[in-house]
Amino acid sequence: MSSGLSERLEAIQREVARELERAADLSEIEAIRVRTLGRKGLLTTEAKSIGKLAAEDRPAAGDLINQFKSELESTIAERERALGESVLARRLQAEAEDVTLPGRRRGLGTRHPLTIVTEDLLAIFRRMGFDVARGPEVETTWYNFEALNIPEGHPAREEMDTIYVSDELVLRTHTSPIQIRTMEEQPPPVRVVCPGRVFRSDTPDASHSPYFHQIEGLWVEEGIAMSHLKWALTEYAREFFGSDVELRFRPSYFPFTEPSAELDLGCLFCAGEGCRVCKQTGWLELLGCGMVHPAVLEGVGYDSERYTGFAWGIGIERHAMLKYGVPDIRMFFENDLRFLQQFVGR
Ligand code: 2NM
Repeated sequence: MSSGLSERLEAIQREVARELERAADLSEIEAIRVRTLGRKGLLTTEAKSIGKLAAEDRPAAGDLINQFKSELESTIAERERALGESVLARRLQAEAEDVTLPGRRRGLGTRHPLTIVTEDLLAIFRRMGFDVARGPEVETTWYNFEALNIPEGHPAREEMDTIYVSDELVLRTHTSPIQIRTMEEQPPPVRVVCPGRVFRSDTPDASHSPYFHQIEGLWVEEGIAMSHLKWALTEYAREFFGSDVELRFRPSYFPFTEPSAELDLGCLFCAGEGCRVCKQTGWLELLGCGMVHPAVLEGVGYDSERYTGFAWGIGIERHAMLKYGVPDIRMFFENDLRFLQQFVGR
């Protein structure tokens, strides 16, 4: 046996063990492997020197080197595995997500006040047996004016009120065209409410917006009289504002109804005493209404000798402003969350 081979091999083994102990990552371990087992490594150098030994000593030296080689290989592989595990463990720790943390709250949206009021009003009229109908926002001048007994030259047709799309098309100034279309499509009886957005060429201020929302209603049937109008509109007003409200019908004028009236609500803010909101009158204007003009009924092919009906028009913004005390119509269209969030749960 060559002198000192096993001592040198043991020294290499101890040195490798120390270096492995200090190795901080897989590339350092790889460097150790190259230094010891690589083509020019310490153990390879020892193996190459076997040829210088006496022939009878070579097999034992070879066996010894191979034994150390395989021990070193498994020591290095074991350290590699252990380091890999701790690297993984550290990464898992660093990147861990605490799945027990509460999630980020995403607030529920709320219904827009105009949606709330529209849905409340439609529900009231549905319970009275009215169907709901909708129609286009761009209308022909015929549906928006002629069919409603508003002839050319009428103040309501002037360009200052109406937004014209072309000579014969307008943005509807009321939802009455839906009622005309409904009557054209079906024979009486007709009981329908028509919600929707309407347009007027107004300069915005606290009580004017170039677009706003209406619900118009229509009941045409044999034997319908002003008393039915008074019953239905009294009923809706009490349901919407409370059964203790004061109401009064006051004569008025519309081209499409005869007779025409307006419904006033006893002021909600001063109980009739007179205040800024009711301009010291004690009354708030709620809606316009009347018995459908015979010319309107004849225009859609109804026999006005046999059928009569009443109609009305409600402003949604006005109802929302009165019910919730909103002082400026523009607040409905600004989408300021501080405003909108006040209607949670209504
Ligand atoms: C109002 C006031 C009074 C009305 C009339 C009709 C129709 F189509 F039957 F002729 N629709 N809407 C009407 C009547 C509307 O709004 C203030």
